[in-house]
Amino acid sequence: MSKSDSLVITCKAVVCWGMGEPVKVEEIQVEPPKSCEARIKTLYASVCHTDILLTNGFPIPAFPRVLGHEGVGVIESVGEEVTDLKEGDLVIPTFLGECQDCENCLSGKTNLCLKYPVPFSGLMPDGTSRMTARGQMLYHSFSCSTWSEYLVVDANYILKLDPSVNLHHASFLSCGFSTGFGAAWKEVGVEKGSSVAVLGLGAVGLGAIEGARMQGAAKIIGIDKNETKRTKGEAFGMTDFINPERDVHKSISKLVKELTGGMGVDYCFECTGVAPLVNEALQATKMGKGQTIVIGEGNHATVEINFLSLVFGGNLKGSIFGGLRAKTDLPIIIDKCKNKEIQLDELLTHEVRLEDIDKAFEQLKQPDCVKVLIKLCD
Ligand code: CXF
Ligand code: ZN
Repeated sequence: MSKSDSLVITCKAVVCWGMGEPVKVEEIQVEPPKSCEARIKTLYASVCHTDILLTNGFPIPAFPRVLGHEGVGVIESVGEEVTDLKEGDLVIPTFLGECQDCENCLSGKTNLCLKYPVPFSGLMPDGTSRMTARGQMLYHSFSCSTWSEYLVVDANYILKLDPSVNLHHASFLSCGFSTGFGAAWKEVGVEKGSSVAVLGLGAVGLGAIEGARMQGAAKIIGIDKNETKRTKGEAFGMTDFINPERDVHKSISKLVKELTGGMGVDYCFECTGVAPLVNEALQATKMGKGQTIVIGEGNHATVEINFLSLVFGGNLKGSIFGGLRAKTDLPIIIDKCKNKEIQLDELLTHEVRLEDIDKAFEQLKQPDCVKVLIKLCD
């Protein structure tokens, strides 16, 4: 890294140059923050399935793009209008803000702030980028780009952390795990004694299991075609496990019903992002009152669902970040993690340095992989 007179920082970052192309570690230039922005030095980042989707053009094809939206770092510098952050503060960038004043924030019904929305364009709120490589403008990943040694983020999308937090855990809490946890806790508020099924036991699914356990669910069924996820699920509170590949002649919804006296579950969390599984999740819930929560993202434009399941009172709901409000709810989860009410050590299965990001993409294919941590500090 070198600092030039203009305060532009040259550093390393992971860039995807085009749709479906392999990522490359590049030297990039990161501009100083504008008045309401901060520049963050990344300490740790992590891989979320959405990063893979981004290389394939989700949510819109915007290339070249610096990847990464999970991470933790320290403030390197702030713009002149930023008063609540200073150099050296430990922070996580959040991909959605919370103004606490717009119609949505005041509604208490959604975390989709209207003033600080998820920047799907991959640009800063003023419509520009703070990064270039080889003279070419680079898109951000939502509000941030954590697979870079430095990134510039609008201060409204930054959460200050207590420095005693475990840095690996902080990175994991910035997206995947919190999404699942929030869905069970905030989005639907799983009730004590209820039954829950979770499709896909990656970090999002394990978060949903942990959230359901914390809410007092009596039965938590984890579903994954990968047998090694059985022990992971149990570590977070899963009570039953279904490996659908062991019974290929039965649908997932049938297998769930067999475990619930033919009734189905009160809540089913779809965390795989595989389109046909949304319908399976819906059919696995109790007639008339079951709730299906879609939190796994896929690149599919549409999902096909059974008409009768809806007519018979099925409830289908989706959310971003598990319905968590970035400023109000996320700190509560981080505190639970600090107090060891939530144990995240089991999530970490692989670690790479930023320059070895290729290995991370390989590690993701391994059956035991849950979270790949990217180390950017010494
Ligand atoms: C994504 C979903 C789209 C908005 C940004 C975050 N979720 C998780 O990776
Ligand atoms: Zn994510």
